[in-house]
Amino acid sequence: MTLKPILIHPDPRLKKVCDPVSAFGRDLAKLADDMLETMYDAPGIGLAAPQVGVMQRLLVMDCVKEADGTPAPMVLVNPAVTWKSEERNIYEEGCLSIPGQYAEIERPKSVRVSWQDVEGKAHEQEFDALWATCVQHEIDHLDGVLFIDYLKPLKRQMITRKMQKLKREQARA
Ligand code: K1U
Ligand code: ZN
Repeated sequence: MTLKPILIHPDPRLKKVCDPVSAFGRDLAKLADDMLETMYDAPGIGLAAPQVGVMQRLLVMDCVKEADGTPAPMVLVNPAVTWKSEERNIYEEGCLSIPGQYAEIERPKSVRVSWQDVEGKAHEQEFDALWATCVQHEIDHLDGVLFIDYLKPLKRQMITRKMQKLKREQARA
């Protein structure tokens, strides 16, 4: 397996709508494995393909946060929200593409999502609480939306400036 570099905001690839996956098979399975390894290494609870520069509708997640918990890796290809709860939930979100920045974001508390696995088989399941927040955050990535897009313009601008500074420092190092 291979660790993939994670793109840091601002990057034009993080603002694009990704293409549906049409080729299933070994290459897709390898990409999913690499993304899971990259997510666990970061560490994070989710990762979407555009964050590693792949402009396809694929995400991975594992919201088991306890160090001694049983891992529950999930790979969702071509995910789509088919139902959202009226009830909403506020969670302090982070993003591996916006390191060190967190903000409270309100989203539906539960969602039903359909997707395909790496072999193309169809699935549908309801997600709740942190899993629901995470799957919505990751699907947003596939549509070029970042959690900071839900913030007031001034706050978003402040975070973007911090990330530009971080990228300049990283480039110099
Ligand atoms: O998509 C990403 O950038 C990953 C992101 C997912 C996410 C976090 C919080 C709410 C919604 C979606 C992260 O994983 S940020 C890191 C993080 O949350 C975490 C890291 C280590 C342990 C526990 C959580
Ligand atoms: Zn993110």
